[in-house]
Amino acid sequence: MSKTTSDLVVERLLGWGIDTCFGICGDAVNGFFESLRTHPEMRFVHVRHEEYAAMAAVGFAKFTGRPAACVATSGPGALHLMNGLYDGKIDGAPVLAVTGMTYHDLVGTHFLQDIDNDKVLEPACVFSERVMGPAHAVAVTDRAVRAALYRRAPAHLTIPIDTQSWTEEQDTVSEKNVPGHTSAVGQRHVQIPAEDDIQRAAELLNSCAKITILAGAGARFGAGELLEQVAEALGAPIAKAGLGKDAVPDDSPWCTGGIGFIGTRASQWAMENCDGFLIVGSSTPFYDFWPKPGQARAAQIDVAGDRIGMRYPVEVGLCGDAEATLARLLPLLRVREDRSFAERARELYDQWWELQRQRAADPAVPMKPQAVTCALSDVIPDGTILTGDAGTVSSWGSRVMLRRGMQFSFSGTLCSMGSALPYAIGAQVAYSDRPVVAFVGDGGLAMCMGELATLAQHRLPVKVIVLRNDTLGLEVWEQNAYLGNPQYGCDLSPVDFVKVAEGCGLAAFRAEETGQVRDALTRAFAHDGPALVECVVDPYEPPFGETVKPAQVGKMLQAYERGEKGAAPMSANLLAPGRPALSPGVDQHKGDLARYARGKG
Ligand SMILES: Cc1ncc(C[n+]2csc(CCOP(=O)(O)OP(=O)(O)O)c2C)c(N)n1
Ligand SMILES: [Mg+2]
Repeated sequence: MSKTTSDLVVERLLGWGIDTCFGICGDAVNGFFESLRTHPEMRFVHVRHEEYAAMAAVGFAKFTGRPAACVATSGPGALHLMNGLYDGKIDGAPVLAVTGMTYHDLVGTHFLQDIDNDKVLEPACVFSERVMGPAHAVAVTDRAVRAALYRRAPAHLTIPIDTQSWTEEQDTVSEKNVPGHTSAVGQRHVQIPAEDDIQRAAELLNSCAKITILAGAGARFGAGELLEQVAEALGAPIAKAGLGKDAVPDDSPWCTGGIGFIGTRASQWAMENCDGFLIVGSSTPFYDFWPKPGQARAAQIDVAGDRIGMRYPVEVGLCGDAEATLARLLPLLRVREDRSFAERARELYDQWWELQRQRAADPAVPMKPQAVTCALSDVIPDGTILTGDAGTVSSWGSRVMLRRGMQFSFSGTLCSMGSALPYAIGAQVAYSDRPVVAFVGDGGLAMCMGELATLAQHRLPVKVIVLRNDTLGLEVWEQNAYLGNPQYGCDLSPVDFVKVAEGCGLAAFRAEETGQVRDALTRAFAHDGPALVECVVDPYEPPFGETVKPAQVGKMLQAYERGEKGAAPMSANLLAPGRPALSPGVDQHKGDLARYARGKG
């Protein structure tokens, strides 16, 4: 039987190894759905909102390194994809988006859902084209997939509804089009920097006494163990950007945890005190936590040459893949005897963990978020894929101890709320045999609550852990610490997530006290299917207590003076035993905070 445009696109995607598609049907894309129906090798995952179809595909790509597809109808469906596609573009995840358009001969006539999808999605993608019929389908699909793969970003094809079902006989091949002129042959793409640049980077690092390494998203997938060997040779602590959390495990002897607001005191100290700086695959926006320009001699490894020197005035740029570059750099490094710099950083790292454990043990109700992260660190199974969300939950999620073999990601640079659950869907679809945990806030989960039903529908045994603090918690701290304003517009009326989850077909548990968390988590992990654990936590435990800058505590005091309703509990929590010693920002304002902690308003 003659093939349709949609058949040709689906078969070409399968030819490229793209065998999973997340999405929602619609009148402008139903011709494509007929090809999905007749090609069961393409696994179709029906989600509840197109934004999360795109984000599930981003999650799939971030954890597997290979692309999935997402599909949406014209107009509202295509527009819903936008946020997820931008997330993929900004964080470097290959995705193949397919949308429907209105009839080929009604485009631009104010017809139903007549949106120029190709133009609208163009800025979110590295490739965005209309498919004009069967004669066009294969070559343009090949271009789209190559663009997504080799520029590590979403590519988009939009097909008019009637064109989707046109058969090869119904199309005419133009005079200049040579049928079969493209191929679906992928190639490994390993980028290696120039030899003399590697030599210069080694000389630079060999000349420094106290080196700090920063690992970002580019240090994932195979570069981590080499990075630990480089750290060992240099006696250098490894700090991690949010997207580099799984580059090396949190319990690696060289790791000092995250940097930035969601980071550790240890990483901050290592940044403030180094004279050499090696950046591996990171362009995190939190570079105000890096060494000051001029403080350290620096080298940077990045596959994207245009990212080198973007955040720090590096002397040597190594434009290449982290794994291949580190393998060439390592033998040129002078092995150090002196380990004192890394040892001091590790002491601080241990103290920081100790503070987390002390906060976790606080019997107050509502419990501290650390009660959840510490219990989760204890019970989380080997090989887990953990997904994080935007909010104070980014900070708490980064405090889950990731062991070797586990993976983590979140919407790092777009920082979109509601990303953890669709990322977890993408991860669980990719790896049916691995535990997957979505770590979410109550605001973020409220955005994507429909995707709980997706878990039930596809029997995806994801464990959703929601920190319920009845507030858009991060914004409270940001309105205070950045602007000196009392919180406004942050309260959330309580949602009973246990009932919502049960209503969607999940098992659900609630923990309201420190002593209940471990049991609730254990029961969720033991459940053979999707489960949710609602943890009711203190909104006023500081998510950046150890990294907050003195000037920011000053702004917070201004907000307290102007009537911030959480002033007393926030101050008391900032002054928790052990915290001022680890936080110059808090230490500097101890006296004023103590007055607010006693209830001065
Ligand atoms: C889609 C989107 N809207 C708004 C924001 C701004 N924002 C960042 S964090 C946050 C609050 C998140 O609240 P919640 O999910 O409850 O987590 P919490 O901070 O309470 O831990 C908001 C509104 C965002 N990052 N993404
Ligand atoms: Mg919240």
